[in-house]
Order: sequence, then C-alpha cells, then structure tokens
Amino acid sequence: MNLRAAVLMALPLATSDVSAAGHARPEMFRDPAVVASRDGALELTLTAALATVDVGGQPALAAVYNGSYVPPTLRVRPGDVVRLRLVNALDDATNLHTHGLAVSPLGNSDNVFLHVAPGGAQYYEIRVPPSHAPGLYWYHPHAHGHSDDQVRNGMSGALIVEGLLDPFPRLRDVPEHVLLLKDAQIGNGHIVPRGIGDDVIRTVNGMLNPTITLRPGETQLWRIGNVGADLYYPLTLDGHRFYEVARDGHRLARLVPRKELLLPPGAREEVLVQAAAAGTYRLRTAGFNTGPQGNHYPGAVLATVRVAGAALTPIALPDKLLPVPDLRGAVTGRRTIVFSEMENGDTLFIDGRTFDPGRTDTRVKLGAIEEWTIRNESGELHDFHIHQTHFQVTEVNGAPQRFEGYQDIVNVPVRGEVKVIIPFTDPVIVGRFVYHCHLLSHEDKGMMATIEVTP
Ligand SMILES: [Cu+2]
Repeated sequence: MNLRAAVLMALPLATSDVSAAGHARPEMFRDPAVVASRDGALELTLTAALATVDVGGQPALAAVYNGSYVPPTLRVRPGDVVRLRLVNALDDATNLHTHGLAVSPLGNSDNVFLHVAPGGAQYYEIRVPPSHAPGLYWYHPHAHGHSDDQVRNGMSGALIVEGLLDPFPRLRDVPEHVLLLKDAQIGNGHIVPRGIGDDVIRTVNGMLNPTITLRPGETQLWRIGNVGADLYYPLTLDGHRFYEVARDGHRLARLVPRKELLLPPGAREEVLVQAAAAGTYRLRTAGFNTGPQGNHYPGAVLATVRVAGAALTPIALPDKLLPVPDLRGAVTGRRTIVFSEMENGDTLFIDGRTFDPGRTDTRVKLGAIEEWTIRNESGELHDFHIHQTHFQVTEVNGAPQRFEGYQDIVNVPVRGEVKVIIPFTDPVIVGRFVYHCHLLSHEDKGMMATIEVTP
C-alpha cells in the first residue's frame, strides 16, 4: 500500500480516536430512565429548573427537566391518558409539546399556545387515541422565542407508544434501545449559545461515545431520535446496514435497508440492527453543510459498537411489514407555502410573514387531504414539521418519491421544493395548531405559522 492510501485510510479512525480519547473513560451505553403508564394512565411531574448535569462527562449548568440532561422516556399504550404537571422554575416562559402525537391541540392537551409563566405550573392531560400509531415520539418545550434555548439546554425526552413490532412474532421480542441524540455547547461550566454547530459536543443519551454491546448475529431495535435543536445527523454504522422499520413514529409498508440515515432536527428513525462478525464498529454522524446561508459543522463518533460473545443465528428479516394507505389519488385540495429569510438570517418567514399566535394563517376543513408544495427560497436548509398529523412525501425537487410510509419532518432543499400529502382526517385534531421549520432557532426567529382545522 502506498503512503497516500495508508494516510487516507487511517484518517477517519485517527479523527475518531482523538475525539474519543480527549475526554474521560469510555462509558457503557445506558438507556434513558423509563416512566410507563399503569392501568391506562401515565402520571408524572416535570420540573423545569437550572441544575448542574453531566453532559458527556463534563459538568454543565443547564435548564433541564427533573435535574437530568436526559429526562425519562414516557411509555404509553394506545388509549392511555398522560397526566403531566409541568412546574416552571425557570426565568422564562415554557410549555410542553408532544411532538408527533395525533392528539387534541385544545385546552390543556397538546396546546402550544398555552404558556407557563416563570414560577407557574400547568396540568396537562393528553389522551392518546386507541387507534394511535405505535412508535417513537418526543416531548419538548414549544414557547415561541424560548424553544431553541430550552431544547439546546437539554429539555427534550422520548415518548414511546407501544406496539411497533407486535404484529411480527419473530421480531416482537428483540432487545431494544433508545438512542437520543443531543448536542451541547459548554463554556465556563454553562450551556452557552454559539453559532449552530460551532464547538459542539455530540452525545447519545447524554454520553460521549458510549459502548453498545451485541452478540454476533443478534438483532436489536434501535429507536433513534434527533432531540437536539438545530443539527442534522447523517448516521452510518461501520460494517452494517440499518433496516428501517419506522420514520417519525410511523411504521413503513416494508423494511427498507439503508447504509445511511439522515435525521434532520426533530426526526426519528426506528431501525433493526443485525450484528456482524465479532469486532468493534463505530456509529458515526458525518459532517454537514446546510447551504451558503447556513452552517457547516464536522462529524463525530457517536458510539462504539462492540460485537462479542457466542454467535446467534440471525433472525430472517421480513421484506414486507403491514400495508400503509397511499394518499395519492385522495387529494381534496392544494396549496403552496414558502420559506424565506432576511439576508442577515435574523428574521425568517413563512409566506412572507413572521409568526403571530393571534393570526390564523391556514384554515382547513376536517376530512381534507391536501397536497402542499413547500418551497425554500433561502440559501439554507429548513425542515418542515406540522403538529397533530403526518404526511406522505411525494416529490423532492420534481423527482417522484417511492411510497414507503408517512413522516412528520421533511427536509426542504436549498432553493428547492418538496410536495407532501397531509391528511386532516382524524377528528381528534380539530382545533388550532402550528407548522414550522424544526431548526428551532429558525422557529424562534419567526418561521412558524398557525392552522385551524374546523369540523
Ligand atoms: Cu429553518
């Protein structure tokens, strides 16, 4: 091997070893703590307050829930009720949003117009319909103007609706892990605001490069959530493919093998991983560039996967999962929305306007199935998200997309457009809610709009 080839091959490993060795001892991977529903109800108090937490082995003063950088994973069954008391011990307003849940946006349910003042408390009651899609969702604050800061501090956790693999007897009992991706910027022992991606620590469940152990041939379900505020995560696992089961909490019609998973801010991927031969492999996020008006940041090793021990016979993975209705052909109306921003990036718009909670931007009748064209007229990426429902992506920059299932986050290319079909058919979503860019710094700078679904 010539020297140049040797250097090229050695580079990625050297980079990862530096970042891994620059900090404390390697940690064993741990799942977040769990709070599960009992007898149809999940009850919990979440206190938002400043606390010194461990972020990848470093102490940092951060605004967090219940004193932890990674708050508990909430596990519920379809039909359960979530009863949450949110106590605000911060100096800013906050509130609570259950991202991806198709639940009521009214009253003290998943209502982002409700703000909890400093020193105040709010009781939330969120009824998960019996027909709710099983999968990985998440919770985070959604008080306009504070969302980015609070999520960057660590206020985000997982919410799982049980039953994703129940219809598949061979798969339903595979071991599972929750991997929450968060990025922190720490200065003088505090979480500090810096440019997006600048000097950032990227963690899994708050740990820096933890070690996950599998046996050769073992199959696991990994529920991966990008629960940070603004970064993209293009994920790969050396020597492995991911077998994609669900996107954003929505099971796909077939198991999709992927070398890379791209998780924009707010996105989730639930994948089967089948361990290769004994050895050590890295779960990596590649560097990313969000465009000429955006940000450019390096990649990182997120976790080390150690495959060791007695080999297991790999489970034969199915090709098809369960049918998912294709919404093409059912469209009742069309509209276009436009993402744009000021040259300096300080103010961002949907359809030329910044967010006004008192204004209703879009009105839809319950039962509509709409095709939305989402156009990005700016020089950086945005990712579109709508509350209370989901959508089918049909086109990206004019290229038809193969139908595999639904999602609730879609990346919108720089000076490009995507087409999605959004069902407004579930009566539980009647009311007023929002759609926005899920880079939360963009949302806080105005890139959010309101929608009302009427009976
Ligand atoms: Cu954006």
